Amino acid sequence: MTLQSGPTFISFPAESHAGGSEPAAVAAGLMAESPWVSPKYLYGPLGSRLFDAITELPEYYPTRTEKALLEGCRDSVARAAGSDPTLIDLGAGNCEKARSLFQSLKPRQYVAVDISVEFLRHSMTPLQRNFPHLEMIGIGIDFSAALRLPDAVRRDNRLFFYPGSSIGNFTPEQALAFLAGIRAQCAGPFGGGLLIGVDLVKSESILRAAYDDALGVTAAFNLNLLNNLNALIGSDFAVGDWRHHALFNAQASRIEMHLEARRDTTVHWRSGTRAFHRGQCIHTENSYKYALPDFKALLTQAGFSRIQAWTDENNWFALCHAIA
Ligand code: AVJ
Repeated sequence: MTLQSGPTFISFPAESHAGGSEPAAVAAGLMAESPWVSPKYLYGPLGSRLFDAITELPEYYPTRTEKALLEGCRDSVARAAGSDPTLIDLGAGNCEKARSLFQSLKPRQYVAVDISVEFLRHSMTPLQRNFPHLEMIGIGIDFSAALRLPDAVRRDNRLFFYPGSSIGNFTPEQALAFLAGIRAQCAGPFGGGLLIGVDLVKSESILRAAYDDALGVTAAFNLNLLNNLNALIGSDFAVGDWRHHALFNAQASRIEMHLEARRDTTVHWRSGTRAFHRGQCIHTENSYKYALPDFKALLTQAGFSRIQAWTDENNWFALCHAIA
C-alpha cells in the first residue's frame, strides 16, 4: 500500500458550466415575473456554517436520521458494492458521511466533489492524515449543471454517494436526468452503483417545522442569501426589509422557501434595478419530498436496478442503494 502525500485538488472554472456569466443569470431570475434565485447562492463561508447549524436543530430530522441509517446499512452496502470501489461523494462538504463508510467499504479511491474546492481543502487535508493509504481527490465543480469528472477519477466500480436528500432541490424531471447522468458515469463494463439519501413525504407540521425552526436558524440561512447576492452582483438588498417564509406545496410535494418583502422597496445592482411591493416573494429553494415507491420508480426509470432501501422507524427518510 502506498502512502499518499496528500489529496489532489482539481477545480473547474465557473464559466465552463453556467452557460454564461453567473451575475447575468442571477439578475435574470430577479427580473422574472415570479422572481427566483438558485439555492446554490445560500452557500458560502457563512451560509455553509448556518447549514451546519441547521443540521443540529431539533426540528431538522434529515441529517441525524440519515446518519443512523448509514450506520445500519453500511455492511450491506459494502457487500452490494463489491471490492475496491471508487467512492465518489457528491456535495461532500465536511466529508463526514463518506468517512463513516470507509471502514466497511474499503474504497480504492475517494473522490470528493463540492461546489467549493476551498471547503474541500479544509476537510480533506486532515482526513488524508487519518487515512494515509487512501488515494483522495477533491474536485471543485457545480455538478448540478454538468457532472464531468477528470481522467484522474478511476473508472472501476464507481459508487456514487449522494446523501442529504439534495436530490430534492431538483424537480422530479431534473432529478431523473441527473440520475441518468450518474448512471451513464458508472454503468457498463466497469460496474458501479449509487447510494442516495431521500427525504420522504410526511405530515405537513413536521415538514414545516424543519424548514422554519423556532430559533430562526433557517430564517438566517435563507436571508443570508441576500448578503451573498450583494457580494455577487453588487446589489443593495437590505436584509431587514425581508422575512423568511417556508411552506409545503402539497400539490407539488415540496417545501418552498421564499423571501418576502416586509415593505415596498427598490433594489439596485450593477446591471439593473427592481421594485418589490410589500408581500412580494423571491423563491429561493424547493425541497421535494418523495413517497418511497415513487423514488424507486425514478431510479428504475433512470436505468438503475437491484434497488435496496433502508428507512427509519417513522418512515421519514430513506437511503437507497442501486446497481447501475
Ligand atoms: C441541503 C438541500 C438537502 O432541502 O433540506 C435545509 C437545504 N434548506 N433547510 C434541504 C435546506 C433549508 C437542504 N438540502
